[in-house]
Amino acid sequence: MAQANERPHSLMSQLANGTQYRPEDSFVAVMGVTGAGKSTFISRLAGDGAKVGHDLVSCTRDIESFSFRYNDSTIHLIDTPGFDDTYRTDSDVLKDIVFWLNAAYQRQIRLSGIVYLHPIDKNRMTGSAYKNLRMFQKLCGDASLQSVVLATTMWKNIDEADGIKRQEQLKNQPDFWGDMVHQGSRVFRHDDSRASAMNIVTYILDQRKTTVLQIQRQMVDEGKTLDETSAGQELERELIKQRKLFERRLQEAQDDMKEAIEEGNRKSIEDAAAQQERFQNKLNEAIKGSDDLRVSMEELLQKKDAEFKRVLENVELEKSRSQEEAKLVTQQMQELDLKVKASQAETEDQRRRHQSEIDEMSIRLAKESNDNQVTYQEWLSVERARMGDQSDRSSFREAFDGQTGAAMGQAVGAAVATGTLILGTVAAAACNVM
Ligand SMILES: Nc1nc2c(ncn2[C@@H]2O[C@H](COP(=O)(O)OP(=O)(O)OP(=O)(O)O)[C@@H](O)[C@H]2O)c(=O)[nH]1
Ligand SMILES: [Mg+2]
Repeated sequence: MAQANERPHSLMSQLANGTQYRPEDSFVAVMGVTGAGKSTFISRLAGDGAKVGHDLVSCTRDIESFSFRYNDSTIHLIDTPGFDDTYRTDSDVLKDIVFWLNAAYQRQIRLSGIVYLHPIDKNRMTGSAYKNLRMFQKLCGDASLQSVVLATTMWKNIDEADGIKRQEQLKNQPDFWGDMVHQGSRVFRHDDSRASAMNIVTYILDQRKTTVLQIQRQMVDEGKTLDETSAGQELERELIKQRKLFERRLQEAQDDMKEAIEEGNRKSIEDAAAQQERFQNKLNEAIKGSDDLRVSMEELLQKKDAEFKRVLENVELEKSRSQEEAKLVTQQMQELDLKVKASQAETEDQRRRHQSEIDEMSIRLAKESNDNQVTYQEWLSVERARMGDQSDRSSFREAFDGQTGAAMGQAVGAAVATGTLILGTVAAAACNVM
């Protein structure tokens, strides 16, 4: 088509020049009804980036991608909004999901798998849960079902035995999960832990294959408009049902109005007018929803250009952030290694210093002991000469030996104590370093 050249700043040119993902990067989409725990699941693996909802309204409104490192590759988890969103029509949600899937496909991004979450604490397959599941099945198509993980969440909110019974029912009923399981989808119980989320993603990655979804083939390869695709037709059927319902309700409100006018009852007239307005709005919404589906991928691209750029930029940002984190950890480890080495060198230095102090002290003590001996010899010869009396000499000698011996004993004792203190200091220094 000619549009690519006519819009030089469009997504098409961006795609042509865009970053190529590494072949080892993997993409896993996370889908499911609003409040099923999609963002929480993602945050268990990729950190707190994904916004988790804590009230009754839908939380994730835009499709976003969050990354984490696994072995030597980067895993990108795609967070999606659920149908029956508090703020947006199903057509808008479908267009968003379809847009992302197709734009990614055009950019050579292939999904390794899709995790579909279902809250087990919902006591039955409600209308909205069932609609969500049907849409999901039509988006994927039978050929991709082997790459689908159906995982139940919210186990802490329910009695164990009830949960098991419900999961069995989901697996066994053909129009719930039965047919999908039969065609290769796997059922997991997700207990809200990181290990459990990792187990699911590892199962997908271990299959070592990627898949092309039915919606990608139909819109990108076959050039169909959204209303011509299986997912679009599924939603169209739903919208026709809604249209019929609101037409009926509007007719009833108009009948009520006629009756109220005939009766002249002002309050009833006001009530009927409010009802009329309400159902007319709902009807218009359903009609608009159907019109919105008549859109080609090219038109979706034009409308979503800016948004798509933002999503891809986000993917890039997450990718470089996780690379930065890995770099930082390596740097910190190197710094730590240097510190340990420096501290080992300092300990060795201290040990050497203390050893030389001990050596010096030993030499000094030996010298002192020698000096004492010399002094004694000198004194003895002086005394001998002075007294000249052999008999008294031995008593003098004993007396002198006693005094000098005690003095020497004290000196050696002090030296030993000092040596012990020094050795103690060396030992303590070594402990501090360790
Ligand atoms: N008990 C339990 N609570 C969970 C689990 N997963 C999510 N929650 C809680 O359920 C609420 C909704 O979770 P989200 O992760 O925002 O759900 P979501 O599917 O992303 O919702 P939307 O963005 O609105 O489509 C939050 O309060 C979570 O803390 C789980 O496995 N068990
Ligand atoms: Mg969410």
